[in-house]
Amino acid sequence: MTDKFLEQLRQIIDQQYILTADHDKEPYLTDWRKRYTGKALAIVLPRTSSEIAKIVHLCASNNICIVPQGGHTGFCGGATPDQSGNQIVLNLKRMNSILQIDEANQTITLEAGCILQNIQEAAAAKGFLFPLSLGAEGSCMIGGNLATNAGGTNVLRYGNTRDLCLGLEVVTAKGEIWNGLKGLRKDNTGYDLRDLFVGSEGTLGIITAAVMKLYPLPISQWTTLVAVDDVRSTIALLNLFQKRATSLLTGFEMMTNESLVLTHKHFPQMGNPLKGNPPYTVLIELSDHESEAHVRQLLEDILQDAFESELISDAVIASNLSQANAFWHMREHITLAQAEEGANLKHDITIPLSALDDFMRDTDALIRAKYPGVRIINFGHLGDGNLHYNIAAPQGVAPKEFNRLNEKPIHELVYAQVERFRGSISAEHGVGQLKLEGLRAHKGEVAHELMKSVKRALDPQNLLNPHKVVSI
Ligand code: FAD
Ligand code: 2HG
Ligand code: ZN
Repeated sequence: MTDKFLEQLRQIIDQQYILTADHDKEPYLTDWRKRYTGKALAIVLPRTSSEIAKIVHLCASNNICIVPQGGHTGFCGGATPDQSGNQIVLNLKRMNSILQIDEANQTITLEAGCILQNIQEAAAAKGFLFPLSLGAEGSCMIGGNLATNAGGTNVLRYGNTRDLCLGLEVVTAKGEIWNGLKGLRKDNTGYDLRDLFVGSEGTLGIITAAVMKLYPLPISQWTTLVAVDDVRSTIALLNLFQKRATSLLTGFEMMTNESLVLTHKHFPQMGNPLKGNPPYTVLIELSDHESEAHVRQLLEDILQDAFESELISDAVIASNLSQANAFWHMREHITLAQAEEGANLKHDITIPLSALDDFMRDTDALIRAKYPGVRIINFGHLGDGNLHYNIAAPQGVAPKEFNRLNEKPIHELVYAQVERFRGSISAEHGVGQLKLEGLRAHKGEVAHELMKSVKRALDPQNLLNPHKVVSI
Protein backbone atom coordinates (compact mmCIF):
# COMPACT_ATOMS: atom_id res chain seq x y z
CA MET A 1 0.00 0.00 0.00
CA THR A 2 2.80 2.38 0.98
CA ASP A 3 4.71 1.73 -2.24
CA LYS A 4 1.61 2.33 -4.31
CA PHE A 5 0.89 5.56 -2.44
CA LEU A 6 4.44 6.81 -2.96
CA GLU A 7 4.28 5.88 -6.61
CA GLN A 8 1.08 7.93 -7.02
CA LEU A 9 2.67 10.79 -5.09
CA ARG A 10 5.56 10.79 -7.59
CA GLN A 11 3.05 11.41 -10.33
CA ILE A 12 2.03 14.67 -8.62
CA ILE A 13 5.41 15.94 -7.51
CA ASP A 14 8.97 15.24 -8.65
CA GLN A 15 10.54 12.48 -6.57
CA GLN A 16 13.44 14.68 -5.42
CA TYR A 17 10.83 16.54 -3.35
CA ILE A 18 9.54 13.41 -1.64
CA LEU A 19 11.96 12.46 1.13
CA THR A 20 11.73 8.88 2.33
CA ALA A 21 15.25 7.99 3.49
CA ASP A 22 15.67 8.17 7.28
CA HIS A 23 18.58 10.62 7.21
CA ASP A 24 16.65 12.93 4.84
CA LYS A 25 13.50 12.84 6.97
CA GLU A 26 15.24 13.27 10.29
CA PRO A 27 15.54 17.11 10.36
CA TYR A 28 11.75 17.43 9.96
CA LEU A 29 10.74 15.01 12.70
CA THR A 30 11.83 16.66 15.96
CA ASP A 31 10.46 19.95 17.25
CA TRP A 32 12.62 22.93 18.24
CA ARG A 33 12.38 22.16 21.96
CA LYS A 34 13.28 18.51 21.31
CA ARG A 35 10.19 17.44 23.23
CA TYR A 36 8.58 15.46 20.42
CA THR A 37 9.99 13.15 17.78
CA GLY A 38 7.61 11.52 15.33
CA LYS A 39 7.70 9.23 12.33
CA ALA A 40 6.57 9.96 8.79
CA LEU A 41 5.93 8.02 5.65
CA ALA A 42 7.55 10.85 3.74
CA ILE A 43 8.42 14.51 3.92
CA VAL A 44 6.77 16.18 0.96
CA LEU A 45 7.98 19.54 -0.37
CA PRO A 46 5.34 20.94 -2.78
CA ARG A 47 5.81 24.04 -4.93
CA THR A 48 2.21 25.02 -5.76
CA SER A 49 -1.23 25.00 -4.19
CA SER A 50 -2.57 22.84 -7.00
CA GLU A 51 0.06 20.21 -6.15
CA ILE A 52 -1.11 20.42 -2.54
CA ALA A 53 -4.75 20.00 -3.58
CA LYS A 54 -3.83 16.83 -5.50
CA ILE A 55 -1.80 15.53 -2.55
CA VAL A 56 -4.79 16.07 -0.24
CA HIS A 57 -7.03 14.05 -2.60
CA LEU A 58 -4.47 11.27 -2.77
CA CYS A 59 -4.03 11.19 1.01
CA ALA A 60 -7.81 11.17 1.51
CA SER A 61 -8.25 8.14 -0.70
CA ASN A 62 -5.43 6.31 1.10
CA ASN A 63 -6.37 7.42 4.65
CA ILE A 64 -3.00 9.03 5.16
CA CYS A 65 -2.96 12.08 7.40
CA ILE A 66 -1.13 15.31 6.66
CA VAL A 67 0.94 17.38 9.08
CA PRO A 68 1.50 20.86 7.64
CA GLN A 69 4.89 22.31 8.54
CA GLY A 70 6.66 25.64 8.16
CA GLY A 71 9.90 26.46 9.97
CA HIS A 72 9.16 23.89 12.71
CA THR A 73 9.90 26.47 15.41
CA GLY A 74 6.56 26.07 17.18
CA PHE A 75 6.60 25.36 20.92
CA CYS A 76 3.61 23.00 21.16
CA GLY A 77 4.56 20.10 18.89
CA GLY A 78 1.93 21.11 16.33
CA ALA A 79 4.14 20.50 13.30
CA THR A 80 5.63 17.22 14.52
CA PRO A 81 4.00 14.01 13.24
CA ASP A 82 2.83 11.26 15.59
CA GLN A 83 4.44 7.85 16.13
CA SER A 84 2.23 5.91 13.70
CA GLY A 85 4.44 6.39 10.65
CA ASN A 86 1.21 6.73 8.68
CA GLN A 87 1.35 10.51 8.24
CA ILE A 88 3.17 12.70 5.76
CA VAL A 89 4.81 15.98 6.71
CA LEU A 90 3.92 18.66 4.17
CA ASN A 91 6.65 21.26 4.51
CA LEU A 92 5.96 24.49 2.63
CA LYS A 93 9.49 25.88 2.42
CA ARG A 94 9.62 25.75 -1.39
CA MET A 95 6.56 28.01 -1.63
CA ASN A 96 8.61 31.08 -0.78
CA SER A 97 7.79 33.75 -3.36
CA ILE A 98 6.73 37.27 -2.59
CA LEU A 99 3.99 37.72 -5.14
CA GLN A 100 3.26 41.44 -4.90
CA ILE A 101 3.88 44.55 -2.85
CA ASP A 102 0.94 46.89 -3.45
CA GLU A 103 2.26 50.27 -2.33
CA ALA A 104 -1.03 52.15 -2.66
CA ASN A 105 -2.94 49.50 -0.74
CA GLN A 106 -0.05 49.02 1.72
CA THR A 107 -0.19 45.25 1.45
CA ILE A 108 2.14 42.39 0.63
CA THR A 109 0.95 39.17 -0.99
CA LEU A 110 3.15 36.15 -0.43
CA GLU A 111 3.37 32.41 -0.40
CA ALA A 112 3.14 30.58 2.90
CA GLY A 113 6.74 29.34 2.93
CA CYS A 114 8.27 32.84 3.04
CA ILE A 115 10.59 33.24 6.02
CA LEU A 116 9.46 36.05 8.30
CA GLN A 117 12.78 37.92 8.22
CA ASN A 118 12.80 37.90 4.41
CA ILE A 119 9.34 39.49 4.43
CA GLN A 120 10.47 42.21 6.83
CA GLU A 121 13.47 42.92 4.60
CA ALA A 122 11.45 42.97 1.37
CA ALA A 123 8.98 45.39 2.94
CA ALA A 124 11.77 47.63 4.29
CA ALA A 125 13.39 47.79 0.86
CA LYS A 126 10.19 49.50 -0.34
CA GLY A 127 10.00 51.80 2.69
CA PHE A 128 7.43 49.74 4.59
CA LEU A 129 7.32 48.04 7.95
CA PHE A 130 6.03 44.50 8.27
CA PRO A 131 5.62 44.61 12.03
CA LEU A 132 5.45 40.94 13.00
CA SER A 133 8.66 40.25 14.91
CA LEU A 134 9.77 37.32 17.07
CA GLY A 135 12.92 35.52 18.13
CA ALA A 136 12.48 32.77 15.53
CA GLU A 137 12.04 35.20 12.62
CA GLY A 138 15.15 33.90 10.83
CA SER A 139 13.49 30.51 10.32
CA CYS A 140 9.73 30.61 11.02
CA MET A 141 7.46 31.03 7.99
CA ILE A 142 4.43 33.20 7.45
CA GLY A 143 2.20 30.12 7.00
CA GLY A 144 3.30 28.91 10.44
CA ASN A 145 2.85 32.40 11.88
CA LEU A 146 -0.69 32.53 10.53
CA ALA A 147 -1.49 28.98 11.60
CA THR A 148 -0.39 29.76 15.18
CA ASN A 149 -1.57 33.40 15.15
CA ALA A 150 1.90 34.29 16.40
CA GLY A 151 2.40 37.29 18.67
CA GLY A 152 5.91 38.54 19.36
CA THR A 153 7.21 41.93 20.38
CA ASN A 154 5.10 44.41 18.39
CA VAL A 155 1.59 43.26 19.30
CA LEU A 156 1.08 46.18 21.64
CA ARG A 157 1.07 48.59 18.68
CA TYR A 158 0.27 46.51 15.59
CA GLY A 159 -1.63 43.47 16.88
CA ASN A 160 -0.89 39.78 16.40
CA THR A 161 -0.64 37.90 13.09
CA ARG A 162 -4.43 37.73 12.79
CA ASP A 163 -4.65 41.52 12.98
CA LEU A 164 -2.09 41.84 10.20
CA CYS A 165 -3.82 39.47 7.81
CA LEU A 166 -6.30 40.65 5.18
CA GLY A 167 -6.66 37.58 2.98
CA LEU A 168 -5.70 33.94 2.59
CA GLU A 169 -5.45 31.17 0.08
CA VAL A 170 -6.15 27.79 1.64
CA VAL A 171 -6.23 24.22 0.41
CA THR A 172 -9.14 22.66 2.30
CA ALA A 173 -9.25 19.20 3.83
CA LYS A 174 -11.42 18.19 0.89
CA GLY A 175 -8.72 19.20 -1.56
CA GLU A 176 -10.40 22.39 -2.85
CA ILE A 177 -8.48 25.63 -3.27
CA TRP A 178 -10.16 28.60 -1.59
CA ASN A 179 -8.81 31.83 -3.03
CA GLY A 180 -9.50 34.55 -0.50
CA LEU A 181 -6.51 36.67 -1.46
CA LYS A 182 -8.24 40.03 -1.25
CA GLY A 183 -6.47 42.98 0.34
CA LEU A 184 -9.61 44.51 1.87
CA ARG A 185 -9.78 46.28 5.20
CA LYS A 186 -13.56 45.98 5.26
CA ASP A 187 -15.48 42.90 4.12
CA ASN A 188 -18.58 41.92 6.08
CA THR A 189 -19.82 39.14 3.86
CA GLY A 190 -20.96 36.61 6.40
CA TYR A 191 -18.77 34.22 8.36
CA ASP A 192 -15.13 35.20 8.47
CA LEU A 193 -13.40 32.20 6.92
CA ARG A 194 -10.02 33.89 7.07
CA ASP A 195 -10.21 34.21 10.83
CA LEU A 196 -11.28 30.59 11.12
CA PHE A 197 -8.11 29.38 9.45
CA VAL A 198 -5.82 31.83 11.26
CA GLY A 199 -4.81 30.13 14.52
CA SER A 200 -6.15 26.72 13.47
CA GLU A 201 -2.66 25.17 13.60
CA GLY A 202 -3.00 23.12 10.44
CA THR A 203 -6.13 21.31 11.62
CA LEU A 204 -8.68 22.91 9.26
CA GLY A 205 -6.79 23.72 6.08
CA ILE A 206 -3.36 24.26 4.58
CA ILE A 207 -2.54 27.94 4.21
CA THR A 208 -0.74 28.43 0.91
CA ALA A 209 -0.65 32.23 0.50
CA ALA A 210 -1.68 35.41 2.29
CA VAL A 211 -2.23 39.14 1.91
CA MET A 212 -0.70 40.97 4.87
CA LYS A 213 -0.82 44.61 5.97
CA LEU A 214 2.17 46.91 5.67
CA TYR A 215 2.83 50.16 7.54
CA PRO A 216 5.04 53.14 6.77
CA LEU A 217 8.55 52.48 8.08
CA PRO A 218 9.19 54.60 11.21
CA ILE A 219 12.09 56.99 10.79
CA SER A 220 12.96 57.37 14.45
CA GLN A 221 13.22 54.78 17.15
CA TRP A 222 14.46 54.99 20.72
CA THR A 223 14.99 52.04 22.98
CA THR A 224 15.54 52.11 26.71
CA LEU A 225 16.09 49.68 29.57
CA VAL A 226 14.72 50.70 32.95
CA ALA A 227 15.03 49.24 36.43
CA VAL A 228 11.81 48.58 38.34
CA ASP A 229 11.29 47.17 41.83
CA ASP A 230 7.97 45.37 41.46
CA VAL A 231 5.20 44.33 39.10
CA ARG A 232 2.76 46.98 40.34
CA SER A 233 5.22 49.73 39.38
CA THR A 234 5.87 48.02 36.02
CA ILE A 235 2.18 48.19 35.18
CA ALA A 236 1.92 51.79 36.39
CA LEU A 237 4.90 52.54 34.12
CA LEU A 238 3.16 50.87 31.17
CA ASN A 239 0.04 52.94 31.81
CA LEU A 240 2.15 56.10 32.00
CA PHE A 241 3.73 55.31 28.61
CA GLN A 242 0.36 54.41 27.11
CA LYS A 243 -1.04 57.75 28.24
CA ARG A 244 1.91 59.93 27.26
CA ALA A 245 3.36 58.18 24.20
CA THR A 246 0.07 56.67 22.91
CA SER A 247 0.68 55.02 19.54
CA LEU A 248 4.43 55.74 19.63
CA LEU A 249 4.81 52.95 22.19
CA THR A 250 5.83 49.91 20.12
CA GLY A 251 7.52 47.65 22.68
CA PHE A 252 7.17 46.97 26.40
CA GLU A 253 8.93 43.80 27.53
CA MET A 254 9.56 42.72 31.11
CA MET A 255 12.44 40.51 32.31
CA THR A 256 13.04 39.32 35.85
CA ASN A 257 16.54 39.38 37.29
CA GLU A 258 16.56 35.56 37.38
CA SER A 259 15.94 35.50 33.59
CA LEU A 260 18.82 37.87 32.90
CA VAL A 261 21.23 36.11 35.25
CA LEU A 262 20.59 32.90 33.31
CA THR A 263 21.04 34.69 29.98
CA HIS A 264 24.34 36.16 31.14
CA LYS A 265 25.50 32.72 32.33
CA HIS A 266 25.13 31.23 28.84
CA PHE A 267 25.84 34.37 26.80
CA PRO A 268 28.40 36.32 28.87
CA GLN A 269 28.53 39.10 26.26
CA MET A 270 24.91 39.91 27.14
CA GLY A 271 25.21 41.66 30.47
CA ASN A 272 22.45 43.90 31.78
CA PRO A 273 23.75 47.47 31.39
CA LEU A 274 21.62 48.52 34.37
CA LYS A 275 23.66 48.42 37.56
CA GLY A 276 22.87 46.32 40.63
CA ASN A 277 20.73 43.52 39.13
CA PRO A 278 17.32 45.16 39.56
CA PRO A 279 14.40 42.79 40.31
CA TYR A 280 12.73 43.73 37.02
CA THR A 281 14.28 45.15 33.86
CA VAL A 282 11.85 46.61 31.34
CA LEU A 283 12.70 47.17 27.69
CA ILE A 284 10.69 50.01 26.19
CA GLU A 285 10.68 51.14 22.58
CA LEU A 286 9.13 54.25 21.03
CA SER A 287 8.93 54.63 17.24
CA ASP A 288 7.61 57.42 15.09
CA HIS A 289 7.64 59.23 11.81
CA GLU A 290 8.70 62.51 13.41
CA SER A 291 12.31 63.57 13.89
CA GLU A 292 14.62 61.61 16.20
CA ALA A 293 14.91 64.64 18.46
CA HIS A 294 11.16 64.82 18.99
CA VAL A 295 10.87 61.17 20.05
CA ARG A 296 13.98 61.36 22.22
CA GLN A 297 12.59 64.39 24.04
CA LEU A 298 9.29 62.63 24.65
CA LEU A 299 11.09 59.56 25.99
CA GLU A 300 13.23 61.65 28.32
CA ASP A 301 10.18 63.55 29.60
CA ILE A 302 8.30 60.35 30.39
CA LEU A 303 11.31 58.79 32.08
CA GLN A 304 11.72 61.96 34.14
CA ASP A 305 8.09 61.65 35.29
CA ALA A 306 8.67 57.98 36.08
CA PHE A 307 11.73 58.82 38.21
CA GLU A 308 9.84 61.54 40.03
CA SER A 309 6.93 59.22 40.80
CA GLU A 310 9.44 56.59 41.92
CA LEU A 311 8.29 54.02 39.38
CA ILE A 312 11.83 53.44 38.14
CA SER A 313 15.22 53.62 39.83
CA ASP A 314 17.55 53.62 36.81
CA ALA A 315 17.41 53.93 33.02
CA VAL A 316 19.75 53.54 30.07
CA ILE A 317 18.77 54.88 26.65
CA ALA A 318 20.45 53.14 23.72
CA SER A 319 22.71 55.67 22.07
CA ASN A 320 22.68 54.03 18.64
CA LEU A 321 21.08 51.25 16.64
CA SER A 322 23.67 48.67 17.60
CA GLN A 323 23.11 49.30 21.31
CA ALA A 324 19.34 49.11 20.78
CA ASN A 325 19.85 45.79 19.00
CA ALA A 326 21.99 44.60 21.92
CA PHE A 327 19.11 45.35 24.32
CA TRP A 328 16.72 43.35 22.13
CA HIS A 329 19.21 40.50 21.75
CA MET A 330 19.48 40.22 25.51
CA ARG A 331 15.69 39.96 25.72
CA GLU A 332 15.45 37.43 22.91
CA HIS A 333 18.27 35.27 24.23
CA ILE A 334 16.35 34.31 27.38
CA THR A 335 14.68 31.46 25.46
CA LEU A 336 18.04 30.33 24.06
CA ALA A 337 19.65 30.50 27.51
CA GLN A 338 16.84 28.37 28.91
CA ALA A 339 17.37 25.84 26.13
CA GLU A 340 21.11 25.75 26.93
CA GLU A 341 20.36 25.19 30.60
CA GLY A 342 18.18 22.17 29.80
CA ALA A 343 14.53 21.31 29.34
CA ASN A 344 12.13 23.66 31.13
CA LEU A 345 8.41 23.84 31.76
CA LYS A 346 6.86 26.61 29.69
CA HIS A 347 3.65 28.42 30.51
CA ASP A 348 2.73 30.94 27.82
CA ILE A 349 -0.09 32.74 29.58
CA THR A 350 -2.08 35.96 29.53
CA ILE A 351 -3.54 37.52 32.63
CA PRO A 352 -5.56 40.77 32.75
CA LEU A 353 -3.04 43.46 33.63
CA SER A 354 -5.13 44.50 36.63
CA ALA A 355 -4.67 41.01 38.12
CA LEU A 356 -1.07 40.36 37.09
CA ASP A 357 0.61 41.49 40.29
CA ASP A 358 -1.64 39.29 42.47
CA PHE A 359 -1.24 36.38 40.06
CA MET A 360 2.56 36.53 40.17
CA ARG A 361 2.83 37.05 43.91
CA ASP A 362 0.42 34.22 44.65
CA THR A 363 1.69 31.75 42.07
CA ASP A 364 5.36 32.38 42.86
CA ALA A 365 4.62 31.72 46.55
CA LEU A 366 2.77 28.49 45.81
CA ILE A 367 5.51 27.24 43.49
CA ARG A 368 8.37 28.16 45.81
CA ALA A 369 6.66 26.54 48.82
CA LYS A 370 6.01 23.29 46.99
CA TYR A 371 9.19 23.06 44.91
CA PRO A 372 12.00 24.65 46.93
CA GLY A 373 14.90 25.88 44.83
CA VAL A 374 13.09 25.94 41.47
CA ARG A 375 13.93 28.83 39.22
CA ILE A 376 11.01 30.89 37.96
CA ILE A 377 12.20 32.30 34.66
CA ASN A 378 9.59 34.90 34.16
CA PHE A 379 9.60 37.34 31.26
CA GLY A 380 7.39 38.43 28.43
CA HIS A 381 5.34 40.88 26.48
CA LEU A 382 4.03 42.70 29.51
CA GLY A 383 2.32 45.33 27.36
CA ASP A 384 -0.03 42.53 26.21
CA GLY A 385 -0.40 40.92 29.67
CA ASN A 386 1.54 37.99 28.19
CA LEU A 387 3.95 36.26 30.55
CA HIS A 388 6.32 33.45 29.78
CA TYR A 389 6.06 31.89 33.21
CA ASN A 390 8.71 29.23 32.80
CA ILE A 391 9.89 26.89 35.51
CA ALA A 392 13.40 25.44 35.54
CA ALA A 393 14.74 22.72 37.82
CA PRO A 394 16.70 23.83 40.89
CA GLN A 395 20.39 24.41 40.30
CA GLY A 396 22.24 21.08 40.31
CA VAL A 397 19.10 18.97 39.72
CA ALA A 398 18.89 17.14 36.37
CA PRO A 399 16.15 18.97 34.38
CA LYS A 400 14.82 15.84 32.66
CA GLU A 401 14.36 13.96 35.93
CA PHE A 402 12.85 17.00 37.65
CA ASN A 403 10.39 17.50 34.79
CA ARG A 404 9.46 13.83 34.66
CA LEU A 405 8.46 13.91 38.31
CA ASN A 406 6.93 17.37 38.49
CA GLU A 407 5.71 18.44 35.08
CA LYS A 408 2.08 17.45 35.54
CA PRO A 409 1.51 18.93 39.01
CA ILE A 410 3.38 22.14 38.11
CA HIS A 411 1.30 22.63 34.94
CA GLU A 412 -1.85 21.94 36.96
CA LEU A 413 -0.87 24.41 39.65
CA VAL A 414 -0.04 27.20 37.19
CA TYR A 415 -3.10 26.59 35.01
CA ALA A 416 -5.41 26.50 38.06
CA GLN A 417 -4.01 29.91 38.95
CA VAL A 418 -4.56 31.10 35.37
CA GLU A 419 -8.24 30.05 35.64
CA ARG A 420 -8.58 31.72 39.02
CA PHE A 421 -7.33 35.01 37.59
CA ARG A 422 -9.38 34.62 34.38
CA GLY A 423 -6.41 34.33 32.04
CA SER A 424 -5.51 32.12 29.07
CA ILE A 425 -3.30 29.01 29.02
CA SER A 426 -2.02 29.92 25.57
CA ALA A 427 -1.33 33.56 24.82
CA GLU A 428 0.59 33.20 21.57
CA HIS A 429 2.22 29.77 21.13
CA GLY A 430 -0.95 27.79 20.41
CA VAL A 431 -2.12 24.37 21.58
CA GLY A 432 -0.61 21.71 19.29
CA GLN A 433 -0.25 18.40 21.08
CA LEU A 434 1.22 19.94 24.23
CA LYS A 435 -2.02 21.49 25.49
CA LEU A 436 -4.54 19.20 23.82
CA GLU A 437 -5.68 17.76 27.18
CA GLY A 438 -5.66 21.05 29.03
CA LEU A 439 -7.74 22.81 26.40
CA ARG A 440 -11.01 21.02 27.10
CA ALA A 441 -11.15 22.13 30.72
CA HIS A 442 -9.89 25.59 29.86
CA LYS A 443 -12.38 26.34 27.08
CA GLY A 444 -15.37 24.80 28.86
CA GLU A 445 -17.73 22.18 27.44
CA VAL A 446 -19.73 24.45 25.13
CA ALA A 447 -16.75 26.12 23.44
CA HIS A 448 -14.89 22.82 23.18
CA GLU A 449 -17.87 21.10 21.52
CA LEU A 450 -18.23 24.03 19.09
CA MET A 451 -14.57 23.68 18.16
CA LYS A 452 -15.06 19.97 17.52
CA SER A 453 -18.12 20.71 15.36
CA VAL A 454 -16.04 23.08 13.25
CA LYS A 455 -13.30 20.47 12.86
CA ARG A 456 -15.84 17.78 11.89
CA ALA A 457 -17.52 20.08 9.36
CA LEU A 458 -14.31 21.16 7.66
CA ASP A 459 -12.33 17.95 7.97
CA PRO A 460 -14.80 15.07 8.36
CA GLN A 461 -12.12 12.48 7.59
CA ASN A 462 -9.81 13.92 10.28
CA LEU A 463 -7.08 14.10 7.71
CA LEU A 464 -5.32 17.32 8.71
CA ASN A 465 -3.10 17.30 11.78
CA PRO A 466 -5.26 14.90 13.82
CA HIS A 467 -5.04 15.03 17.63
CA LYS A 468 -3.66 18.52 17.62
CA VAL A 469 -5.74 21.32 19.21
CA VAL A 470 -8.91 19.13 19.42
CA SER A 471 -9.49 15.39 19.02
CA ILE A 472 -12.66 14.28 17.23
P1 FAD B 1 5.69 25.40 12.55
O1 FAD B 1 6.34 25.21 13.86
O2 FAD B 1 6.24 24.68 11.40
O3 FAD B 1 4.13 25.03 12.68
C1 FAD B 1 3.35 25.55 13.73
C2 FAD B 1 1.90 25.07 13.55
O4 FAD B 1 1.34 25.63 12.38
C3 FAD B 1 1.76 23.57 13.40
O5 FAD B 1 0.54 23.18 13.98
C4 FAD B 1 1.69 23.37 11.89
O6 FAD B 1 0.99 22.20 11.54
C5 FAD B 1 0.97 24.61 11.44
N1 FAD B 1 1.36 25.10 10.12
C6 FAD B 1 2.59 25.49 9.70
N2 FAD B 1 2.52 25.95 8.44
C7 FAD B 1 1.24 25.84 8.06
C8 FAD B 1 0.53 26.15 6.86
N3 FAD B 1 1.14 26.68 5.82
N4 FAD B 1 -0.79 25.90 6.81
C9 FAD B 1 -1.45 25.38 7.88
N5 FAD B 1 -0.83 25.06 9.03
C10 FAD B 1 0.49 25.30 9.11
N6 FAD B 1 5.92 32.58 19.01
C11 FAD B 1 5.24 33.71 19.29
O7 FAD B 1 4.03 33.77 19.10
N7 FAD B 1 5.88 34.80 19.82
C12 FAD B 1 7.21 34.82 20.07
O8 FAD B 1 7.73 35.80 20.56
C13 FAD B 1 7.95 33.65 19.74
N8 FAD B 1 9.29 33.61 19.91
C14 FAD B 1 9.98 32.48 19.61
C15 FAD B 1 11.36 32.47 19.81
C16 FAD B 1 12.09 31.33 19.49
C17 FAD B 1 13.59 31.33 19.72
C18 FAD B 1 11.43 30.19 18.97
C19 FAD B 1 12.19 28.95 18.63
C20 FAD B 1 10.06 30.20 18.77
C21 FAD B 1 9.32 31.34 19.09
N9 FAD B 1 7.94 31.39 18.90
C22 FAD B 1 7.25 32.53 19.21
C23 FAD B 1 7.21 30.20 18.46
C24 FAD B 1 7.16 30.00 16.91
O9 FAD B 1 8.22 30.63 16.29
C25 FAD B 1 5.85 30.52 16.34
O10 FAD B 1 4.80 29.72 16.82
C26 FAD B 1 5.81 30.54 14.80
O11 FAD B 1 4.64 31.22 14.41
C27 FAD B 1 5.82 29.15 14.18
O12 FAD B 1 6.10 29.27 12.80
P2 FAD B 1 6.72 28.03 12.00
O13 FAD B 1 6.79 28.40 10.57
O14 FAD B 1 7.96 27.59 12.62
O15 FAD B 1 5.56 26.95 12.21
C1 2HG C 1 9.53 34.99 23.53
O1 2HG C 1 8.73 35.84 23.84
C2 2HG C 1 9.04 33.68 23.00
O2 2HG C 1 10.76 35.18 23.58
C3 2HG C 1 9.62 32.49 23.73
O3 2HG C 1 7.66 33.65 22.95
C4 2HG C 1 9.09 32.30 25.10
O4 2HG C 1 10.84 30.79 25.70
C5 2HG C 1 9.68 31.13 25.88
O5 2HG C 1 8.95 30.57 26.70
ZN1 ZN D 1 6.72 35.47 23.51
